[in-house]
Amino acid sequence: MIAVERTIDRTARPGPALSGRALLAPVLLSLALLALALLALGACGPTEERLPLRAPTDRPNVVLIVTDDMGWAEPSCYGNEVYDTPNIDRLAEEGLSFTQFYANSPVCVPTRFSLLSGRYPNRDGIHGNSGLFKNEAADEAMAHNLPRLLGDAGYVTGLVGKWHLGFVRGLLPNDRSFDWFRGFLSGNLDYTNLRNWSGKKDWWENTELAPEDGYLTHLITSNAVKFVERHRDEPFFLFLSHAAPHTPYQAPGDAPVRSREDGHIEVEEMRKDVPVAYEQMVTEMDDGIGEVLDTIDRLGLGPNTLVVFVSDNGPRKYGQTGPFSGWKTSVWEGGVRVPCIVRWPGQIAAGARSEQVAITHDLLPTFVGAAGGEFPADWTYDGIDLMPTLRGEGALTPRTLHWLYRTTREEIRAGMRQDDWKLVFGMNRPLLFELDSDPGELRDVAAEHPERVRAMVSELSTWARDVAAMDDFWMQTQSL
Ligand SMILES: [Ca+2]
Repeated sequence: MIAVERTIDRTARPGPALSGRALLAPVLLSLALLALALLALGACGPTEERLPLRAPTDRPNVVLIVTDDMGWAEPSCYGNEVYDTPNIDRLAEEGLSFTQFYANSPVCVPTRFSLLSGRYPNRDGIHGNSGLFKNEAADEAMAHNLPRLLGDAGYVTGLVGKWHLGFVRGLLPNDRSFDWFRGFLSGNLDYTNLRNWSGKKDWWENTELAPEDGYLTHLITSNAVKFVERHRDEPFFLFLSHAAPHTPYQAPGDAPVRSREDGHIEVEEMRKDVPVAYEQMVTEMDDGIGEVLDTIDRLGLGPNTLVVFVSDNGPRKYGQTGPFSGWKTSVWEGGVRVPCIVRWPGQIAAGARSEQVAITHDLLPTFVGAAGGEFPADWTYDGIDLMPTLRGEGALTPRTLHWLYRTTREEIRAGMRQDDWKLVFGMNRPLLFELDSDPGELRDVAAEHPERVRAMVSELSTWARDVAAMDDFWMQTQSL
């Protein structure tokens, strides 16, 4: 069983769990709302400050902010001691921070697929950064995805920024139930001239190329702000999908690194001072998050808007992973444990923190539940509704989580978390770590717990065969 409210020392910065001051916040908020209501009755204030038309808990808007390759310890509220992220910190001060939130994969595509499908990516044949094309299982999963369920519940759905779940007709955001798309289809973009890795322009509105001038992060922010303003009077779901701090490392004003139209990259030079560029990129993104929060609050939408901040996987070497080992592409904690903060004033205590183990595919049932949406009866979702956790209700839910990542070289990187135990396949054998006392996965205790190792390997390999259809991994484990 997971220990209740167990803390890892180095995770202490997200703030106190449910402090007295935090518990007062809903009361203060209610008083503030009452005051606003009285003001509205007495005089016609500026239209920008009018009260929301809906009650705070009636189908909240959902703003899902996803960063690309941002490490667990990069927000300053999670321990970044190099630079500050005041707007992400503001979310933590006004909401709940998860200390044990995981990405479904150590790379982009599978995590983003799970985000929308609410399922393990392996269930639908997505084991790495490919596998979407001519994949009927994936098509079926996307027919039951998050924007579809929220759309059916009466939401207008928009994606601003990175897609990376298919480049051809049939796989585009509008084909996957988003009402509106303004962003790029590739895994990453030149921040200055909006060209993808092969040098092609990649900035769209729905299914048409739609050029815009500006620094990529700024464009993502401005289009997100416009979406919120445009849909202020109806329930909306905004997937705000940032490119930063993914490569190429470019800050505002930097020269383009990709410049030809004919499918080849002419110049691919990174800045020599990458740590400085990286900090600038995160700072620009943090500023943009602040602009979106300001817009939500300025329009009076705060009390009925669920805002979630999360990363899609761990960082490359310029990012920060705090106490954890490993980077992007590994199933060590540094590759899959990510920051996640949720704000919903009046519903979630300000400054709260949770040790609940959670994962990307939990967001679908959480959002659809909050929206009062309906789940198809004949379809499997893998996640749990996190709303009781967010409201500070009940004990922690024990979890078993699986990771199976197939690299481009067909190497399978496998991991499993069961309660506080973490199994990682490395050096051609399973390694076991006790995360409670060893979050850095530095001390392999497999030899001390052979029965536990056998049981976990058996469960993971059976899951690989029966759910993920990865018979090769199952075969590998039979000789252990
Ligand atoms: Ca990523």
